Amino acid sequence: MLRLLACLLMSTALAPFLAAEDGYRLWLRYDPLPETVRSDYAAAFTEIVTPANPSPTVALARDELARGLGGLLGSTVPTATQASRPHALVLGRPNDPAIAALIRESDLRAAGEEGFILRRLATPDGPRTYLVANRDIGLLYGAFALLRHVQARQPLAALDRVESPRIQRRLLNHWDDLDGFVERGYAGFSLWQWFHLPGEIDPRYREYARALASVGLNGAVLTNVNANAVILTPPYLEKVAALARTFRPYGIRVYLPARFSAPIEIGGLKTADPLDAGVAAWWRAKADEIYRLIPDFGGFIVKANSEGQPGPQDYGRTHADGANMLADALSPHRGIVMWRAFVYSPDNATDRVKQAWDEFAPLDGSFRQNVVVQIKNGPLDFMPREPFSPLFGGMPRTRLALELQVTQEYLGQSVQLAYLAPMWKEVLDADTYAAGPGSTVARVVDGSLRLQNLSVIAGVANTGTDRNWTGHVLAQANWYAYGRLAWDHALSSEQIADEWIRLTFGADPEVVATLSRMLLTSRETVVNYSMPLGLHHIMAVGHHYGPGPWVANLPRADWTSVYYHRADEGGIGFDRTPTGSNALEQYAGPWRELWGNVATVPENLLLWFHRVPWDHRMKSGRTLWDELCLRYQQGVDEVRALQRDWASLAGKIDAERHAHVTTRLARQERDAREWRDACLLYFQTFSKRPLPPGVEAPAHDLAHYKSIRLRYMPGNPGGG
Ligand code: GCV
Repeated sequence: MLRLLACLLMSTALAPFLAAEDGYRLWLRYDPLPETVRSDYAAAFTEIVTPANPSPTVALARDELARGLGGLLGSTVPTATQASRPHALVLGRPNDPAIAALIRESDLRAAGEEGFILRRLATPDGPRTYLVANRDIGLLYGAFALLRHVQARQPLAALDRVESPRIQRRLLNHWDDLDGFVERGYAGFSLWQWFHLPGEIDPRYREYARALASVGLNGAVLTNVNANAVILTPPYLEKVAALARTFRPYGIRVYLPARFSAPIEIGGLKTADPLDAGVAAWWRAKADEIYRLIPDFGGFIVKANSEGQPGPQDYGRTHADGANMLADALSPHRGIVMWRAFVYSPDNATDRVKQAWDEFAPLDGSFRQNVVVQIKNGPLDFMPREPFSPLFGGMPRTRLALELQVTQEYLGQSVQLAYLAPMWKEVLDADTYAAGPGSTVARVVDGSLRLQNLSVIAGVANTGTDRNWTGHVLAQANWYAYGRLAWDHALSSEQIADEWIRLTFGADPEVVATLSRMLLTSRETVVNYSMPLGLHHIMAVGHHYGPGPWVANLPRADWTSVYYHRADEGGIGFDRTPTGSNALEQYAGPWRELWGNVATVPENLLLWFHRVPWDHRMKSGRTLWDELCLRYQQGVDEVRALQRDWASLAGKIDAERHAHVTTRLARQERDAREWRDACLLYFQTFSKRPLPPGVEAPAHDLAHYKSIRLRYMPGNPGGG
């Protein structure tokens, strides 16, 4: 008896630790629903039926449903291979005649390769829920969709849909090095334990794959585009193959970066010239070797002749020569090449934002069918706000992929709250006019604009070994939102935020409303206190965290801040109209007109396209200087509003996650003040105007802010 009592006491004492709210469970929590809503769902799902001898993927779908429904409903939902009760949940494929008889041909076509049909149907044996897919992976995606539906407490009557992803290859790009460092990673170290692979499979690999599959992502580039050829050597390929085996049941293929000089570095050749027959043969043999180990290998990503990486231009060849040579090596295996357009040359004095177009647009139509040119959302480099990259409208005969940065290199890393879906929607919805109005970036990328048969989207991952995966618990929303948009870019930022909050923090209306507001305003807040009104690239050098508008005198002008803001006593901003660099010429007519005119350009891009005097009149009637100051102040005020909103949720959110975010928001408020004070004091040396009323006085002088040196920052390849 005593022993029993001791055990009970022990387990009560341990309970809070066992249920630690450290964010590890992401949005896949499956905590019991409140009693009031539970019974309807419990009555609707009495058993989970899958065919006998299921494939590993179908077994995962079944087990996820059992785990999820069991958790949500607070009692075990039995599994079976034959439906024996009313209200069974039946998983199947149309190769089962009983299933085929129930589902329309048109729905199966709409579900396609990876999609699913979820439907409640009346049958002679009572109502049942059917989850049907053409391939097993669709059943896994459908299982997650069904669990989302129940977890978010959506009505059962609404359970009638056919879904399929709009983009075929939905990838996370990891910038992970082989020594565990993650370039621009702010959530710890790389998840891949290369030393222990292939023998030891960290259980976290499966959790990672499960999270990817839960939002419909189906690929991972495992290592950094600043590539190391060692990943292509036999021992490392064995390790990659072990990861690929682990991910395969979750529908995830692995991809690797191809270092262009690999034939020299690990192949013993004298050249990596793409037109050299020996080089092409080396890559063909390498591809054959990879596919022997990893039959569903996805393909290569290449960063060539960019920021010091080797490439075909080293041999006087073009990007197309390089990409096509690799594409030919992969095509017998149906692999693809993702060739990045993030290029700007040290020998080119042209406005950096024009250079990708200059190098790539002339090559339009010369890439093989299994090549996609991968373009960052904006023409510069993942700034808090950029216009969309004009290249999306400039290569009509080439397959183009969109690269987004989920990790927040320039938006506060894992300290600051910045929900990025609104930023990504800006680019997805932008009209290139490439084939007339409606030629959105989303339609270029998903292939629907020109009925292209290969579509790719890439997100630079924000994951790492931190217990909560993404460093900041609320940054999980970006991983989630990226996956959901990759699946369906028509979803709105609001829908995705609402969904993620319900899954991650529950359905309390106050939590949902308050946190939605926080998420949806957060990116604009970061813009306001860091780079408002179209300012860009004025961050600190190297680690890119915090302000550095004074950064000058680096080995390359286009790495400095002064190159971009061009402030002097006459004004501020980069003239990209015909009187300046004319980067505008790369856009379609309607954009040239709108953005080219200082009277019509949206003020959030004013200083991106125009250089204007300090007393330029803004729409508010204020001078540019006053407006700029007030925007910086607004950013600080908005962080304080985030703090108040979050504080109001105390008691409604578990103490552990609440305290974590409270601490990060406090630091964000300090950071926002630092951005404001540093930038305004610096720009004031040119504007020579006072801070307008409403702007708080800086806490320190400019010399103080300039002297701040952050060392050993996470994710900075430059180290200390
Ligand atoms: C992987 C920016 C980042 C680099 C990154 C590069 C790229 O310049 O600061 O860390 O390198 O983009 O996208 O290739």
